This record gives sequence, C-alpha cells and structure tokens, in this order.
Amino acid sequence: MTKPFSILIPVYNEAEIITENTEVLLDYLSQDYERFEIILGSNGSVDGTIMKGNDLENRFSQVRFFHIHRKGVGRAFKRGVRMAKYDRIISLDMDLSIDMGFIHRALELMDSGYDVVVGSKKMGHQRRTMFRRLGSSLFIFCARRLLDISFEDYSIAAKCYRRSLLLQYVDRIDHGTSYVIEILYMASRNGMKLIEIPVRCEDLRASKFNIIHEGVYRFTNLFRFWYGQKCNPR
Ligand SMILES: Nc1nc2c(ncn2[C@@H]2O[C@H](COP(=O)(O)OP(=O)(O)OP(=O)(O)O)[C@@H](O)[C@H]2O)c(=O)[nH]1
Ligand SMILES: [Mg+2]
Repeated sequence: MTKPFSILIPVYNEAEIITENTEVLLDYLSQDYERFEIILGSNGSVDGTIMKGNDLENRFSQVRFFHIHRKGVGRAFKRGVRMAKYDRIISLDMDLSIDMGFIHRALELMDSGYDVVVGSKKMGHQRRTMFRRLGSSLFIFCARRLLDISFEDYSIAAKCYRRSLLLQYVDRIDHGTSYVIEILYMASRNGMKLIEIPVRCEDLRASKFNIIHEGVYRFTNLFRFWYGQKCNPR
C-alpha cells in the first residue's frame, strides 16, 4: 500500500475555483490512493474563499482548511507544514496549472529514497506568458551564479518535500516565496537527496501575486541570502 501523503495548497482569493478544483483533485487522488489529506491554507483572502474552504472541510474528511489574517504565502506554508499529518508534503497551486502526474512520479521517487523532488517547468513544457518566463529565467540565472545551485524552478508549486526535512528549516521561513530556494539550497548543501524532474504547466491566468512586488522581493531576498551565506554559511 502507498504511504500516505499531504498535499498543501496556499490560497488567496480563490473563491472562483477553490471548490471545483479541490473536487477535481479529490477525484483524481481517490482513484489511486487511500490515505492522503489536502490542506488548503488561506491568508489575507477577502472574497468567499474562507466560507468555501470551511465548507470543503465539512464535506470531505480528507480536506483541512485554515485561514490566517495576514497575507503572505510563506506564513501559510509554515503553518501547513506544522499541521501536516504525513511525512511527504506535495505543494500545488489552486489553479492546478501543473499536470497532476507529478504527484505520482514524485511519490515514487520519495519511496526510492529522495528527500525532495523539484518539478521543473523549464525542463518540461510550459504555456506561460513570455514576461513570466523571462522573469523566471533571470532569477534562475542569478541563483546559479550567486549560490552555485542549478535547479531550474523555484516557484512554490510542484515540489515534494519530506516533512522531517522541512521542520528543520521551518523557523527560517519568512512571509513570502523565498523559502523554496532557501530550502533547496540548504537541503542540497546538507547532503539531502534532491532530484529535479520535468513538469507540464499551463498557466495563462493573471497571477495572484503582484508581479512587481514579487520580483523586487525575490531578487532582494536572493542577494540577502547569498550575502548571509557568504558571511555565515550554514
Ligand atoms: N495563502 C496564500 N496563498 C497565496 C498568496 N498569494 C498567492 N497565493 C496562492 O499561491 C498559488 C500560486 O498563485 P498563482 O497566482 O497561481 O501564482 P503564479 O504567478 O502562477 O506563480 P508561478 O508558478 O511562480 O508563475 C495559488 O494557489 C494562490 O492562491 C498568499 O498571500 N497567501
Ligand atoms: Mg498560477
């Protein structure tokens, strides 16, 4: 029997899709797996996300929902990691823009001994706007030059982590998305087994992030992290 796992989805103002996409995901997972949970973690949402998230939790035993007042995906990730019941945590986006075959492949790789599976849109196939692809490529290039790590995807979705590994780093996670690159960096430096695999992604909807703020935040944090590692490597 497959070992159980937790799916963690951060949600921000996703009232339009949270119910339908959670049901799609539940159907998909129920075909192959018996024991899993889907944690939907909202923060800052001001639309019907909270009501719909609570409703999903009441209707489906596998769904857990929480809401934190302050916005910031890192805060939701941190809380989700702490409350997850299982040792394998897969992060997805609510728009299910990554092909769900990733779940199956990631779990198999975890069974064969990996600690982190990184889904890479660049290695796979992506339908995203040119602007977003260029932004990601620039970030990946800078990360490689500064930190000497060569993953091709630092977005929050399509990653699978061993929870015990995340718990070692969880206190360092800030409010934003930088936890992905920081965890991948530290896990690879500390001898964990990481693997990157291609994923398909179709994501043409407007981002829930403010792209300018997100860009400034990500690059600033990358330089801060690089400087911190240079002065005080971990
Ligand atoms: N909890 C929480 N979730 C958020 C927040 N901001 C965005 N999200 C969620 O994060 C997920 C990713 O958001 P998207 O808008 O799809 O991100 P994207 O721009 O496509 O991201 P990339 O894959 O990096 O291009 C979605 O499930 C959002 O609802 C936030 O502040 N808090
Ligand atoms: Mg998206």
